[in-house]
Amino acid sequence: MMTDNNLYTLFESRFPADLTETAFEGPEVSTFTFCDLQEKSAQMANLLTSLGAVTGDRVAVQTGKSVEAVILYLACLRAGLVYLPLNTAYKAAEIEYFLGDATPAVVICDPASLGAISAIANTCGVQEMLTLDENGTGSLTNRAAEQATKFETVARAADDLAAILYTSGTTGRSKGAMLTHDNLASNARTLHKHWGFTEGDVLLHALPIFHVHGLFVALHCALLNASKLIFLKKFDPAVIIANLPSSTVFMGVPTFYVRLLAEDGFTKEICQNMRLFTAGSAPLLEETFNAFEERTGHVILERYGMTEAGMITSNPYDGERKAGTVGFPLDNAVRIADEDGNILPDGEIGILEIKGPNVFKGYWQMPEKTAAEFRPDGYFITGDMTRKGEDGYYRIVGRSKDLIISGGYNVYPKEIESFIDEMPGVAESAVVGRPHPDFGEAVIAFVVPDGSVPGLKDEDVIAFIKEKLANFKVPKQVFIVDDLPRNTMGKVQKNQLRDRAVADQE
Ligand code: MCA
Ligand code: AMP
Repeated sequence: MMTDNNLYTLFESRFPADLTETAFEGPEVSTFTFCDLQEKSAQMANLLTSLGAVTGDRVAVQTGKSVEAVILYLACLRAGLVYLPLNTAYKAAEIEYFLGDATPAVVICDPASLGAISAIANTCGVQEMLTLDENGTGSLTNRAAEQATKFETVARAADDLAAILYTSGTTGRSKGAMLTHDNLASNARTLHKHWGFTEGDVLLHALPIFHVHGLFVALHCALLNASKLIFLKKFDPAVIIANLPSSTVFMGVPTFYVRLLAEDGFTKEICQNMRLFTAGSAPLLEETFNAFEERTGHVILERYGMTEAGMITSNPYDGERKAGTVGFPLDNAVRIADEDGNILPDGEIGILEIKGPNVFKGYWQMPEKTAAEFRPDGYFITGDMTRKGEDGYYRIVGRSKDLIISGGYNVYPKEIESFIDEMPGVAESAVVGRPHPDFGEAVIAFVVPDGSVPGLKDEDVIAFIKEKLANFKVPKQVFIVDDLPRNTMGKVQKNQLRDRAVADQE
């Protein structure tokens, strides 16, 4: 018989003996016990399979944050279905691409977007549509309530897919990163151990649950520890402050910490019960790291990861946590190489390459793109410019990929540029990142008109993008310019544009 590597089976094996213990609670959610997780995920798994979804089918989900959405994720694991979460900010054009590419059997969305998404789903061969709103109500939970509360979790091999998470690409088209049950389980075990999870831990959860950070890093640590989660709908500094005294662990993107520090009510006393604050998804500024320690006495543990591999390096739990570094490799091999794959000596800046059980299986239906991002010996090329210091700590010093990270969300300039270039009246465009006090980096666009639309203005470009793309991709500022600076090879000089955007701000 096949050993069962289903990630849900691992979680369940860690559930407390007393299943009536609280798993999820929060100011805006009902309380759920571990027994609820077990029974309600069984009901949803029964519903999905009764609708005809079979092992390996994708289930695409775009819904607000609720405990029911977490239970849906568990149900998909149990039924051997592949969970495909989508950022709630994505608009119709973006959803159309994901559904067309992943061809899910079932789509679950907010009732308010049912009309628009059904129209898309109909053209993508989707068999069933269900709804779930941010309060956890909708046809999914209504129909699941009629199902049996027992479900035999489907055995999975380590290499079977558990989830597909789309990550934008430098070519402008998103790629679906295929994550297996073992990718997720191995990383969860690593983090649980490395970050010293222990009995009595309570995790304060304020991250969105459609990306690796909130869905896997935070949830999995808590589930492996049978910890209670204080589950917040969104990040609101006042609500965080109110709940920190009854929590022990908090995970956030750097913007969370910048915003907390802006609150007078965020004090040492509020953080007294806390054991651990972690940061990642974007670089944490040294000034934020220092201000946080000064204010609270806690040293933020910065770690580094990516959708394709979960968490890759981490500052130590017990040793010194150093500002501006991402610590040491977790349970994966790492090396730093040049563009051609030649391994560089310690101290030199190169691209981080990684290999380990956490590294994904490849991009969904893109064998060539997958092959291009792996070395022949199996190392994955992260695209992050890295240096290993004499102290052994790793520092992410830049990116070889043209990528902007705004408030923890990745924005690929190419995608925005291609979109702006289609706008009537536009000849060409270039998108760059500019430092931003709240989001870390802000999206800035330079647009060259073609003269066919007289008087094209910055706000016209912003309105055009706002209508079709997720809000975090909308440029915070647009410059209308006569031309773009190019080098002798004809390549746009983005550094010059960045300098100009910064100078304008100053
Ligand atoms: C919201 N806005 C943004 C962003 N978020 N603009 C730029 N970047 C953003 N990230 C804009 C909206 O367009 C809107 O603009 C205005 O801010 C208010 O929107 P609202 O939704 O109310 O914003 P918010 O609730 O204040 O959201 C900010 C946030 C959120 C809480 C920082 O962006 C967030 O939760 N970020 C976390 C992302 C995350 O989880 N990343 C992990 C990826 P307007 O008013 O003009 O319409 S996983 C990962 O990266 C790897 C694996 C890793 O290492 O973890
Ligand atoms: P994504 O795969 O979309 O979640 O984004 C992953 C990318 O976020 C990585 O390739 C890095 O460029 C960046 N990233 C994540 N954590 C950190 C960190 N602590 N410091 C710097 N960059 C980070």
